[in-house]
Amino acid sequence: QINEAEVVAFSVPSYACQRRIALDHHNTVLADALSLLAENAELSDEDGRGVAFRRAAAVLKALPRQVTSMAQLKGLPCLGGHSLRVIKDVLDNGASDEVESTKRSERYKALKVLTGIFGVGAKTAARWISEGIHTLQQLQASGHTLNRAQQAGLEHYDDLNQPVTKAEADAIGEIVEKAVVSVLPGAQVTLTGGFRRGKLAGHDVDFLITHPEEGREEGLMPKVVSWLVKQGFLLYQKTTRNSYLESKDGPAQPPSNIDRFERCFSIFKLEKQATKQAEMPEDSCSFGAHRQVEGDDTCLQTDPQSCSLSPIQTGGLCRRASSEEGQLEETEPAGHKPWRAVRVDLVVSPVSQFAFALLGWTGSKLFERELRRWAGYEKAMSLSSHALYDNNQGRYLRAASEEEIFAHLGLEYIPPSERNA
Ligand code: DGT
Ligand code: MG
Repeated sequence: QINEAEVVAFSVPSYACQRRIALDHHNTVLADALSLLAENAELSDEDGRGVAFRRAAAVLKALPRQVTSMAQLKGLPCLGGHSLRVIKDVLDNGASDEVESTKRSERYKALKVLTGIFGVGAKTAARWISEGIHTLQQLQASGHTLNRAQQAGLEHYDDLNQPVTKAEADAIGEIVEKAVVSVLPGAQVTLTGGFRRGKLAGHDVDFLITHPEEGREEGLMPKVVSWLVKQGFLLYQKTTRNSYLESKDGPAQPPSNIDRFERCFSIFKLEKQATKQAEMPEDSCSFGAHRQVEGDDTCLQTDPQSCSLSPIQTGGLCRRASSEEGQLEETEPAGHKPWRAVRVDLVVSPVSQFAFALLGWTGSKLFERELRRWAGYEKAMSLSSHALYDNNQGRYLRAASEEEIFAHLGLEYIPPSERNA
């Protein structure tokens, strides 16, 4: 029996960028429940609700111990009525009805399947669902014209929905490094995104490229990309040009949050040989990689070794999506394909903006959002992946390191491994 009066309430600062959040924390079940509702809101194009649940989850991740009673949560920031109901449900019953029914809902499942296609966002998925399209087969039968990204996304669906391991990220890092120094000696490659925060798996691999001499990085991306294309490393790529200096609002105006770096969204062809030494994940057949279609127990996984379904359930075959035939085709099971597709994001930054780009591309997404909110509301500053503008002083604040940016913002420095909000 808990005496509510004796319970010591937890306390955390209001902004996630003021907290140290490691990958491991004490409230995984609660945070996962809220994260699922956040994901569902984001997939439903309700970003406001999504952020509210993400913020609530980030508060729970920051607590020093496991939550065992509602009284401990009294006075904590970012916990709205809805999040508190979910938490109470989990504490009382071991699970939240809302979370469980969301997971089971046809709409959520369809949104997951369709947005699992690279190049398909929440809006496109919602449109397709309104036309009765819930599965990859239905999409292919619908005769919808897919853009180049979506075609590639469908073609490499299984691979791209299988988490990227740290070993694979490192193998790709070596290739990117080789490409970059081949076309511009002295240029530097930094692993960013979730892997820089210490994650062991991710949905893509993010790299930031710069050169210590300002200006030398100009025009670098097309050269890197053509080197990679020539060597056969790219299955897909789309490069967007840097428009920061030439944009209408220009550097004299506080930069918007829209990124204007030279950026390449790509799909790498990674030889399995390259990561052979590395340990492969034990169970890569989690929801996301392992797609159950048409409500049956067929797995869309190409690699049967990573499929937990029995041969009876799969009929001894794993099926692969093929955009060419517009049909699902049956293929042989096996580790037949000596390579796998991996999503890779490349960004080139001038060295003068490198610290801002590094901070901006390391994440987590909520941590970034909270940094910008802190800057704006608490400091009257505008932070982007390019610069920090002080509205009171009417000038840009320079920084050569992430530590300097935190100092400008009046925040305690938080290392990447503790930015897992
Ligand atoms: P994951 O899902 O395992 O890849 O996890 P993350 O944390 O690597 O997430 P990701 O790859 O979507 O993004 C990495 C960070 O890069 C994220 O915290 C925010 C930032 N980011 C992503 N897209 C953009 C963008 O278009 N502009 C800017 N400024 N930042 C972006
Ligand atoms: Mg990433």
